[in-house]
Amino acid sequence: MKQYLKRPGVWAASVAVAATTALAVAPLTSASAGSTYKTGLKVFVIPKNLGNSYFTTSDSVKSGGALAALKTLGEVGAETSGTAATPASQLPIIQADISKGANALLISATDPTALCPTLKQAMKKGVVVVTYDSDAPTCRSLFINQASTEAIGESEVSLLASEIGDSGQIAIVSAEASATNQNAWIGYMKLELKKFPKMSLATVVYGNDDPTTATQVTQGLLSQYPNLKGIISPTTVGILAAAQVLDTAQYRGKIALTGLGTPDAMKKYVEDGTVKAFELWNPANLGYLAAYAAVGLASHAFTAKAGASFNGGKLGTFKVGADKTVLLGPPYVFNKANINKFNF
Ligand code: RAM
Repeated sequence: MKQYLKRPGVWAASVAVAATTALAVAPLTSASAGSTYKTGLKVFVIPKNLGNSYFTTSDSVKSGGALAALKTLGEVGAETSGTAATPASQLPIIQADISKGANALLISATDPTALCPTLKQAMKKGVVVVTYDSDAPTCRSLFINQASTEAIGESEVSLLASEIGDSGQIAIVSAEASATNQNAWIGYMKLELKKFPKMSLATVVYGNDDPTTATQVTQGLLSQYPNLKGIISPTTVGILAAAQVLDTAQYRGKIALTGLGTPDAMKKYVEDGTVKAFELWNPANLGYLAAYAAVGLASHAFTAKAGASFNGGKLGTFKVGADKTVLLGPPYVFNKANINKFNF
């Protein structure tokens, strides 16, 4: 396993900070870089969908996410989105936010291009568009990426491979077929799978980040592929639904499951042996950093070009990398030994 998966100490500390002290961050003084950030900006935080606990953590004041950062900076922040993780559901909300006089939009894109005509128009009027979690590369100023896309794809496959002895038929339970992040991770999973000639990818199914759909597509996999050895679900909604389906004497310990999940939701399944290990980053830190970046850009405190750096509040200073992307940090592996240390 690669080095980027082995940094529990550093990361555990940052999780604790995010969970407990985001609101206690001291007001920015004139000596801090944040003093160049304007106050009173209208910033809308637009997750893929509402009611998805991953985004509740990345966005809320309570968890120390995007809205907590906006509050600390003295902005007017609100979380808005549709109920389905689709462009059709997200678009009217984005349009409404623009009409309400948004200075900046923070968006997890449900599609790489479908939102672009609207976002490009807004950018022309001076609205700052920052994507976080899932990108729309041609119509934003900056993307805050949770972890290296390649690292996520590769590590998901190698985690599963180690659980099934590098051999057998596997499947992927993704979210929306249009989601930029899901497709990018799956692309790297397919590349990594080439290193495991005895493993084969039977199919990719889509649960749309909807618990009912994710449950149904997982059940469908089990009946359609009786020899299935493992499932990767790189979505917090999908992996939870899949764990619930596999948590029976018939499947527990027989079909391996890994993916991207939240520790709170997955604890039960790790403890009862349905899931051995899965990954994630700190969603609250992702939202927090994206909010700082959006406010920094809207304040003209930095420009979105490679090499530029900006103040990320309690997370420190961050540098803009290639493709106007900022990397939050490495993904983290949760298992029975560490899962109780986390509460999000
Ligand atoms: C779901 C969403 C989100 C993804 C996480 C891991 O909540 O699909 O975009 O980043 O899972």
